[in-house]
Amino acid sequence: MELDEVTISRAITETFMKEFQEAMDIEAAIGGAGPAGMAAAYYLAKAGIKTVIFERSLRPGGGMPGGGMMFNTIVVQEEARGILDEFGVRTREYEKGYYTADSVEASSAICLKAIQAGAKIFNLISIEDVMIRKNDRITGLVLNWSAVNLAGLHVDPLSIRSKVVIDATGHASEICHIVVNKLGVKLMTEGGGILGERSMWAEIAERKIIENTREVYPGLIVAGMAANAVCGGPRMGPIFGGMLLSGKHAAEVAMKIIKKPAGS
Ligand code: 48F
Repeated sequence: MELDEVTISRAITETFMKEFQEAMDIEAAIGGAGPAGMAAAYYLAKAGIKTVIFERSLRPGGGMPGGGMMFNTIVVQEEARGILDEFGVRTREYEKGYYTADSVEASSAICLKAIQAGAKIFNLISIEDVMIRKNDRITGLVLNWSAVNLAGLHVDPLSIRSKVVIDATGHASEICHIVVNKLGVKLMTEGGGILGERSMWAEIAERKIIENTREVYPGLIVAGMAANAVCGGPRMGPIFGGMLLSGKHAAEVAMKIIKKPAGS
């Protein structure tokens, strides 16, 4: 059989268009394919929730493949090791309660499992705004090609509708910043604003991240480092258990919202 370049091109564009259109009316839209966003996507998709991640970069993984200061190993604590086991990631006990894993293996495995569970990841797409109704609920996301944003081109975006949005954009907590800046509303945080992340304190940060993973505005959940950045928690550096546990918890919070009867 002779290979035809145009057939290859049609196969790619037609498949992409079909999948992108399917992503326009979904149950869970996640901003950011870091460890928290991808873990959330895995648990949501596994529960049969129509889930899509939009990721600005070329490659998924966020801060995980970089390990600690480019030493590409991560550490997880006892509480999160089961999650890495579930993703098939090999861990090694370094000292009692401290487990190491290859950061590239870990981020690849979480990504693969999330996709195989049924989640879709669109890379190279940036979230530049949210969609609202009556200024009291987030109903979707406004997207553009990352290349358009990087080039500073004046090109209008497209929108997708979702029952819940998860801000898993990491330290920058970009979706929450958009909501506060453009809607001028108060979040369900102390004082109603974005409290900002505090300096490194791994023990407290890893504990706080779970309680900080919650709905901060109707239809909007924060997960991962965005949860601590929005709710005023410290950073934790290259220990990743909190990110995985936060992603799992965000999925549970999202499922409760999605399954709530309309109008209640
Ligand atoms: O930063 P990131 O890995 O967030 P996370 O899942 O994990 C945090 C850790 O990596 C690390 C840490 C661990 O202890 O503190 O920092 O909370 O992944 C966030 C992803 O969101 C993407 C960004 O490219 C990254 O891959 N992102 C950020 N803003 C946008 C976005 C946006 N506006 N649209 C789409 N993607």
